Amino acid sequence: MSAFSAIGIDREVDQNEFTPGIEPQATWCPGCGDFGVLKALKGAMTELGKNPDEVFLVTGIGCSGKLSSYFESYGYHSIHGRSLPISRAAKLANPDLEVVAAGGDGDGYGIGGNHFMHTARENHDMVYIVFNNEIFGLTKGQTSPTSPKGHKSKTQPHGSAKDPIRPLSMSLSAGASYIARTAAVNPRQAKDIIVEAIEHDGFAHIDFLTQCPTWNKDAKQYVPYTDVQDSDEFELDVTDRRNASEVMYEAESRLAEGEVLTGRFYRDDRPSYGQEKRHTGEMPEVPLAERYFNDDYEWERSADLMDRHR
Ligand SMILES: Cc1ncc(C[n+]2csc(CCOP(=O)(O)OP(=O)(O)O)c2C)c(N)n1
Ligand code: SF4
Ligand SMILES: [Mg+2]
Repeated sequence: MSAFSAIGIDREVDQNEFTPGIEPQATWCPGCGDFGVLKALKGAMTELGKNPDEVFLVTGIGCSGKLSSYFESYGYHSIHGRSLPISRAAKLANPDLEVVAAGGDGDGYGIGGNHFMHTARENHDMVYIVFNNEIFGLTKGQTSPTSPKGHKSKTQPHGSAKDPIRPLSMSLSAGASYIARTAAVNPRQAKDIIVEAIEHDGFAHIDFLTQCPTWNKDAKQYVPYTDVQDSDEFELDVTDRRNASEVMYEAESRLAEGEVLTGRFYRDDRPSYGQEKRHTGEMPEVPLAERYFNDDYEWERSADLMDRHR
């Protein structure tokens, strides 16, 4: 339990606790895959027995960025492509916080690509969920870094001439220590993968396929999917980098052809950035956040907030 806990005692956590007390009406379109991420995230936090006040959810800009408005926890709806540096700072200031960063494919693989690469390389202990709908959703369907070659949109009316990036391979070569792909159409697997990612000590990247029925009507709906762990075709040892790289490449190539492969692709247990810093004695004994933490004030504020939400 973190120093910031408003509750102060261990207890069963109910999934509804991750729904804001004054529940905003979600403005996602009917059938949007983003609902699947929200559901899976709530399920994962409940399964792990986390209190909402132990979690810090940082989002980027896009339809995906609205996640922090519909999920009850500490939250920060940041700017386009910048969820990761904010998450890193928060984790270093308060290592007890469960930090989850989330945003779109344009946000994370485009404008925020540089932060993605270095946060993976440095192995910061957090979960990064990328809502991959293969377009810019919020700004009305422009081509994104994951749009397939030939994809037609308002910005590429004759079809994109560019090859899409390979998010899993990129993540592996950058240095992420947990890499998985799941899909909104597969909520059980999605929840299990988020649980594993949270439990993992290091940078856990989830490429989360989210259908956009409004602006990406041509896209496959990510069904049927094959879980690489269940498939007889792949004998994947997720700790074997070369093996993982081959299966990732296959999954990325097949997605472009309309076949969806999901599951866990890679895991290594090297120390996270925070662990390395503790080892070299560079992390303060009292975390920065706690040095300026006024217990009495926080209790009063939390009680007040809970009253207002009741
Ligand atoms: C610096 C900056 N550039 C551009 C924009 C405009 N903008 C807002 S959302 C967005 C793209 C969102 O696409 P994605 O990250 O894939 O999220 P989605 O809406 O698909 O979930 C863009 C280009 C912005 N808000 N800030
Ligand atoms: S525009 Fe697409 S991504 Fe955005 S809320 Fe609607 S369906 Fe979802
Ligand atoms: Mg997108």
